[in-house]
Amino acid sequence: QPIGVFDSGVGGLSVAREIRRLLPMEDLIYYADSAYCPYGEKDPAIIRQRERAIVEFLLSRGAKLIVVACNTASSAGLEELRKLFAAPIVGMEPGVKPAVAATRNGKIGVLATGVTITGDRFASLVKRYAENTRVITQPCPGLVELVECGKLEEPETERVLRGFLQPMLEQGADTIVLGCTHYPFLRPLIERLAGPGVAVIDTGAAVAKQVSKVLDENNLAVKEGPPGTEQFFTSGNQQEVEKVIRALWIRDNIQVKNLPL
Ligand code: DGN
Repeated sequence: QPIGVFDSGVGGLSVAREIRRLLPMEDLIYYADSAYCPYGEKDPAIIRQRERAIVEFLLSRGAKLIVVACNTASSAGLEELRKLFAAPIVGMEPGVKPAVAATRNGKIGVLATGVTITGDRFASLVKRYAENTRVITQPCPGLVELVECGKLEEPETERVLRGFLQPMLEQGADTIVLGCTHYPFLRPLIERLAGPGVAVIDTGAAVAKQVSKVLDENNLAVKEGPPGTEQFFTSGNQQEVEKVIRALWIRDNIQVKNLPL
C-alpha cells in the first residue's frame, strides 16, 4: 500500500523527497493539482473541495496514509479531512517553533501564501510558540508559479524574491521560515540573497519523521523488501508537469499521468 502525497502542484515534492530519503522501501503516489494551482490566494472553500476529491482518489488507489504536502491546503482543510476520512493524515505547518528556537535576536520572517498567513492555524501557532518573538510575515504571490515552471535560479525569480525578502531583512529577521512547500526548491537562491548570518528553516524532514512515526503507530510501515516505487498524477498538462517533476525529483526517469478529478 502506498503513501499518498498531494499538493497544488510540484511543491509537495520537497516533502515527498524527504519521505523517500527516510523511508526508502515505501511506495509513493503523488498528485499534483496543477490545473488548480496556485491555491495560495483562492477561496478556502474551493481548496477544501479539491482536497476532498484528491484524498478520495488517493484512497481509491490504496493509500494507507495521506500527506497534505501543502501548507495552504493544510491551513484550509486539514481538520475537515481528518473528520471525513478514517485514514491517518499528516499535514504541514510553517516551522515557527524551530525558528523561535533558532533565532538569536528574537526576530523571524515567515514566507508563505496569503491563505496560510491569514488562517487560524497560523495565528494559533504564533500564539503557542512565538509570543515573545517578533514574527514578520510576507505573502509571496507569484513565487509558486515560478517554481511551477521550473524557474529556480532565473533573474526574474531573483527579482521577485528580493522584493519579498527585503522588508523582513531590513527589519532585522535573522531566521526565515519557508512556510510553503514550493519554497525549499528556492533555498539556494534564498540563502544567497539573505546572506550568511540568516538561518533558513524548512519542515520537510520533520514531516517525513512524523510520517514514519504515524506509520509505526498504526503498524503500517514497510521494514524490508525491494526499493519503493513512485507514481505521479496531475490534473494539469501532462507534458509540462512531467518535465518539471523530472527536473525536481531525485530521479528523472519517471512518468506522469494526466488524471482530472
Ligand atoms: N505548496 C503550497 C503551500 O505549501 O502552501 C502552496 C501552494 C499554492 O498553490 N500557492
